[in-house]
Amino acid sequence: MAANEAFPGIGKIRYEGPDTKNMLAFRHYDADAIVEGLPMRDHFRFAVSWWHTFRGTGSDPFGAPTMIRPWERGGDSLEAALARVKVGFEFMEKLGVGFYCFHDRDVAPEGRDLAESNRNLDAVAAALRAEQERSGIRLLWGTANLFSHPRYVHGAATSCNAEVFAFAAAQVKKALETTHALGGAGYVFWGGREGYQCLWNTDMKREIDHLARFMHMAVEHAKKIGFTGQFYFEPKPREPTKHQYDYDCAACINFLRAHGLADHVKMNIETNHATLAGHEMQHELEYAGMQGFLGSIDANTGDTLLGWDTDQFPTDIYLTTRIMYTILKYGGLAPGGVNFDAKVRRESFEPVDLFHAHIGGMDAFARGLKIAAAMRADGALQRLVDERYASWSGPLGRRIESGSESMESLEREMLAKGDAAPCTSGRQELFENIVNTYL
Ligand code: XUL
Ligand code: CO
Repeated sequence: MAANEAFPGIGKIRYEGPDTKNMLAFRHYDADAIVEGLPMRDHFRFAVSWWHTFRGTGSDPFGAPTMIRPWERGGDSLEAALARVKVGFEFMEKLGVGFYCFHDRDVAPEGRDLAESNRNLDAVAAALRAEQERSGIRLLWGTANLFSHPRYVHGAATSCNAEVFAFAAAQVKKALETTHALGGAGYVFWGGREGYQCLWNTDMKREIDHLARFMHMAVEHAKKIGFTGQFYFEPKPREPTKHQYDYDCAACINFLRAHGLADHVKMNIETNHATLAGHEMQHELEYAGMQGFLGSIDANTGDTLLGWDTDQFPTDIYLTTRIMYTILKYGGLAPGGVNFDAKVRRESFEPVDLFHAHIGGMDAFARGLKIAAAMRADGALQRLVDERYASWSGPLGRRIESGSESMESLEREMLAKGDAAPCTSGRQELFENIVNTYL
């Protein structure tokens, strides 16, 4: 054990199978195991989020930081940021994840002005690049924090202040260039404060048009610098603003189509955000997947008894089964992946808790994958769905779907028949029982 380790006493986390008693081991996540022709590692492309895992302090609106992080020397200095890079890569190597994600301001401190902020980011990016090359760990996506600094009080791309838009554009330009220099596979836009608190003081049309102009500028700049990674838009209905313009997949996809961005941007879908929008995660995945917008996921969960974005680690096998069933259905995530946009609880303040949290999340996803693949291989569920829609595979259904029928021709057919054939049972409980047979 090296004397300068951040996580002394914790070695490489290994797959030991379901019967192991070792809680610092995987029971189900076996990176090399093949499922539907692909190793588990490539199904998931698991990523650690820099902001929660290495910058989370445990503070909440009612209380001070709680996290014990012996390597932190306090403050947001460049030295601290560089030291954290070593810690981050030690953690990710021991955990065995292949990717990480960051906001510019998580990895490097904001300077006194834009030029100093950019120099800070360059210095940390050089250290990140060195650690990437040494370890083989890669950047799944980068993004810019356009919400923490007071200048973004009214939003960034949707600010009422044109200079704030300009500053945000400069910040994203730099974040994109940094993501590109680090070989990032993608770049995420999350609304931050792109929404409103009060409609009386808001010009909604102008703000949404500005958001579109902003994204077009990013797409144009990516082209200019040769960044071919995937852009993602991350839906979230509210928090911090009352209403965010990226409310859910339906709102985001409509926005992208209406503004000519549909060929450039896919969805980064987060479980707890789906919940806040009043949707199941599976709904959001299905809605995006059926239209070719499924990009990447931010894996976490909320708490049904708390109405905000608690960003908890996902441990519910039923949830991960539904997620993986839908992801397999739409052909997987790559070049996206499964980013744990999740934080240990404020009460789980020791460094080892970071391992328990990620191991649990990865194992929950591995089980979800195995169960979903078994359901698909068996096909019983799909056969029942096909049966339910069997009339659409019959002559009338095929004629309607192919566009060869009109209201007049259908009226003739129904006048002759008198009434539609009786419906069959939806058998919801049977469907749910069948799913449970695989768990
Ligand atoms: C906020 C959130 C962000 C995005 C990236 O709720 O999910 O961390 O994932 O900006
Ligand atoms: Co997120």
